[in-house]
Amino acid sequence: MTILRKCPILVLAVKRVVRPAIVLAGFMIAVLVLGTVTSSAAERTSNLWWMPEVATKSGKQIDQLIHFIYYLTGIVFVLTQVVYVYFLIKYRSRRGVRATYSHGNNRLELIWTVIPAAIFIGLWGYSNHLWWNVIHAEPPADSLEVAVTAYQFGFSFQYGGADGKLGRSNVNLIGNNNLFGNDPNDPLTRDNFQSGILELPVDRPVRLRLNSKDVIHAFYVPQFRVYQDIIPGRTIDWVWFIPTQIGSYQLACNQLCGSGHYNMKAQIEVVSKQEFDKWYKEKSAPSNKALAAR
Ligand SMILES: [Cu+2]
Repeated sequence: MTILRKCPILVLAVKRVVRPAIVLAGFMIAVLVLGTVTSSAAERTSNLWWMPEVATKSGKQIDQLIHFIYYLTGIVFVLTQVVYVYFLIKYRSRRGVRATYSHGNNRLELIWTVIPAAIFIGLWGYSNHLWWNVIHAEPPADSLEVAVTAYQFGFSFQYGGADGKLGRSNVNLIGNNNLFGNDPNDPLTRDNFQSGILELPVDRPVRLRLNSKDVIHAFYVPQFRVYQDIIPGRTIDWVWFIPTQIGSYQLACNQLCGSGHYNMKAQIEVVSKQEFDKWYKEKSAPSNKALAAR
């Protein structure tokens, strides 16, 4: 310490650079901590080192592909690093040993080019199959239709009522008194009911009709492996999935959509068929519809 005190440049550096840097870092950490504690999201309590548990049928297939790529690249990474370190040691600089120049080996180069290329083409083919034939396949005819409208800062859901059909909608009709843009001339829209939570039956396909009232939002459920941006002025009706696990999930907006974005979320309840039918019947009752319409 005495040496430090005797050196004027060091003393100056501590005063002018180190101390202000520590104060600034402390201030930034305080802002970060305050910012974090004011926001709230579903807390992860299990499976912390891996993806959240998968809860849809298509999600399982997506996970298979992720696992395959993850383990394949992991194995290749370890193998190449082992070879790299082995060569580093084997061909290290030693006294009396002259370095030799190699022109390479065409056969070896061909092998290590063709094998990764074949793997990449295979992955491309399988990913395309998943994307078009699983995620973007035509939803089954018995799918439950749910309209989802995202707004600053929340989500609202609408179900087809007693007939199970949402009816026609038009993005130009979306507004404060018609959150889902329902076409008033279509009788199918009249018995629709609204819900603050997304209630879903297990093992039945669900087809979403996504709309935004204002800016770009997103429909993101990590456990479902479903992510879709919701764009104002455009109805997105191709998102569908089959929930396979009864439980509570959180729908989170995943597009920075304004000052309240951090808190833009909704509850999802995946329940048994019986429980869902009971809930649906209660919500379809005329007294509840009058309440929902307010
Ligand atoms: Cu949002």
